[in-house]
Amino acid sequence: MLSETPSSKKKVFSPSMRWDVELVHTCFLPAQLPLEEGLGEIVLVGRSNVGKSTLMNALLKKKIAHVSGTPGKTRSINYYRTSWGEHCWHMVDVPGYGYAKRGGQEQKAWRRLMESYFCGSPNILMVLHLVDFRHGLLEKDRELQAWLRDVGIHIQVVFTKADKIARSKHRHMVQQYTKKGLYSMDIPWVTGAGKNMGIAELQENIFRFLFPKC
Ligand SMILES: Nc1nc2c(ncn2[C@@H]2O[C@H](COP(=O)(O)OP(=O)(O)OP(=O)(O)O)[C@@H](O)[C@H]2O)c(=O)[nH]1
Ligand SMILES: [Mg+2]
Repeated sequence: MLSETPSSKKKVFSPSMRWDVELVHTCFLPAQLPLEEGLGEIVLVGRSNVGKSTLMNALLKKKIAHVSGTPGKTRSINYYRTSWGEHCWHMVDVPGYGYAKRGGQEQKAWRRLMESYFCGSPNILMVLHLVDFRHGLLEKDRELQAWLRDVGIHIQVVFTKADKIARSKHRHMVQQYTKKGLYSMDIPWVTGAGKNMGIAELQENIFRFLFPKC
């Protein structure tokens, strides 16, 4: 699933690592999904406007995903082929949910695309479930978590927009949200892409998850 080609000069993890990245697939329809490709996938999901594309850009250190203040910006599943030295994987950005202005037909098309992807891809290694730190998990987030668990996918909660909240409150808020119940492999990770908060840690966590022996 993950590609590791032998190399005499092995790179060693560094917190300031810059990953090489290229957009390789943009899928609007289930038939366009490259389900047979073998690279492992880290997927960013969450409500519209929660900051998926922003976090993707922060992680990849490149303005490659389109960001907008208007919800519903990302309408396709976008695969970014990401590599660092001999290590290679896909980062995947998907359209958000909970955007009320989407029409009935569009909602149906969105659901079909997401179900085809999450039920059909054998390469998903971890879903980063992005949740706005100011609001915590809302009903649609809980529905998504229950559904992903049924499908049998690893979930890690990542809070976004934490730069909008005083740092002194973060710990207590994470505890409160956790007490209310959430599914996450590890304690939730806190980020604020606006101020590059928690990005290096998130990058390291992803890398260590993918390549524990590095
Ligand atoms: N301050 C701050 N603003 C953020 C952060 N993340 C996203 N934003 C802002 O939130 C808005 C939405 O960001 P996007 O990254 O486009 O959100 P998205 O989840 O990809 O949205 P869709 O593609 O519509 O599903 C933009 O105006 C971003 O600048 C963050 O961590 N901190
Ligand atoms: Mg987006």
